[in-house]
Amino acid sequence: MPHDSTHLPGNHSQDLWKRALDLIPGGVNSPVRAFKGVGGEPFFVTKAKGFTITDADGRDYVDFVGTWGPAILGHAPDCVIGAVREAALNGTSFGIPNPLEVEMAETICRLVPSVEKVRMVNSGTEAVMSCIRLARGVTARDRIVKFEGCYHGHVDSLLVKAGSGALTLGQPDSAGIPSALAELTITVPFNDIEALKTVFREGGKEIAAVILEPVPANAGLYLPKPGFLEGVQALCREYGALLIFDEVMTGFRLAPGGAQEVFGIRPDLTAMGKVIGGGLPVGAFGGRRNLMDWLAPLGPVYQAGTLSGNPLALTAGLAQLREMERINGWQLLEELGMLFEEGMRRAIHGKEMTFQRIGSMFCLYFRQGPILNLADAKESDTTAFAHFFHQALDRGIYLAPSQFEAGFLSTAHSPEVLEDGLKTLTDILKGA
Ligand code: KE4
Repeated sequence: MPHDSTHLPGNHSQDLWKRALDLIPGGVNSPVRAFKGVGGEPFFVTKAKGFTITDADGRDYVDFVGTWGPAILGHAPDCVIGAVREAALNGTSFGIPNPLEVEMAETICRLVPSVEKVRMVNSGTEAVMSCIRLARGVTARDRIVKFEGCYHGHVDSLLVKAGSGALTLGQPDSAGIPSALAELTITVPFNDIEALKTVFREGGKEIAAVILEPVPANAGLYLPKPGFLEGVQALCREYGALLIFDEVMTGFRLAPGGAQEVFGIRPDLTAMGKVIGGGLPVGAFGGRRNLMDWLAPLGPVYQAGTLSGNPLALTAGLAQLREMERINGWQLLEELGMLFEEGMRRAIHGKEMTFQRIGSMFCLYFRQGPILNLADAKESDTTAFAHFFHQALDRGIYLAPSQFEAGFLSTAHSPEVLEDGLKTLTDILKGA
């Protein structure tokens, strides 16, 4: 019988929170979990299965966050748990090449149009950090262009006007980043191709790369205007800068080949993560052979990781990808996304709100749309969002605890579950 300590005294969320605050900065191991964007105290989860998460007080919630993207099949899918349980019997880490690294590389290169070679790492941050260093090494240039509100993990060069937790906490420019480094990062508004043209005209020959979330999902969720991604790519090509797609969240979710498959763009480098780890720590970055071969031990750009290519993480990720292909999960996610969108649009009809979605990723903004960039997103009524979040939570629905995050559906969110959720959310919004 597995040890179940969740219901012993001192193990309920309130007691856990007190203990966590004493020993973990802000009580959390990642700032977005602290409920700073919505107020109140976070709850602690002890288990999760399918669309359900269960807190330390035994309460169930329908989860619309899915651990920020990895749980594309819902939590703890049998195919992943069974495979990891089996693989663990063979060891948890070798620090020596293992066959799963070859299988994962073959799978990623087969699914992602622009990736000819790939290297595994242990987080999305590591994947992005490695892309930045590689781009600077290959081009022998220092400047990086990013877009306001895009979040690319806690990479020093990119915690400049960043989204996600940095934006939620009102600190888009982190302390601790040397100004000499931050000055090498140029930021422009997303969807503003003229602003990008000006940046390139003024200093294009110094720009190593432009990095973006092809679908920004760290200031809520908004989409590229028609032609914008093509325009960014054309400017990169004109000035010899590399185009980096950060597909840590969109990769393997919006389509088998991610946003680059949906929009028909082949970036030079791609950062990946989340879905390909099946919930275990993983990241990956890849691109053209003639770029990836600049990496050690072949080339002069150093990059390494003790647990990179970890057999358990790759087992989980491969099991998840295999199942998505078996059930054509992407088609199912689009059908579920459409059902959810239709219901949400009915719920907010005539209200000062906007619902934006692509595939299984969505955001409900508390302001009229369309939302096309960070400035638009920041006009949202975050107080009204916080009130909505807690009303939903009280009724057993867990949404992302910030207006500046996206929501995620999984293949486990059946039409019945979505209809129930929509009924509850519609009821709440009646009073909004
Ligand atoms: P990680 O280092 O957290 O694995 O990935 C960083 C990252 C990189 N790129 C994009 C587009 C991302 O969205 C992320 C991380 N996503 C956030 C959710 N907005 C993770 C949640 C958290 O920070 O706890």
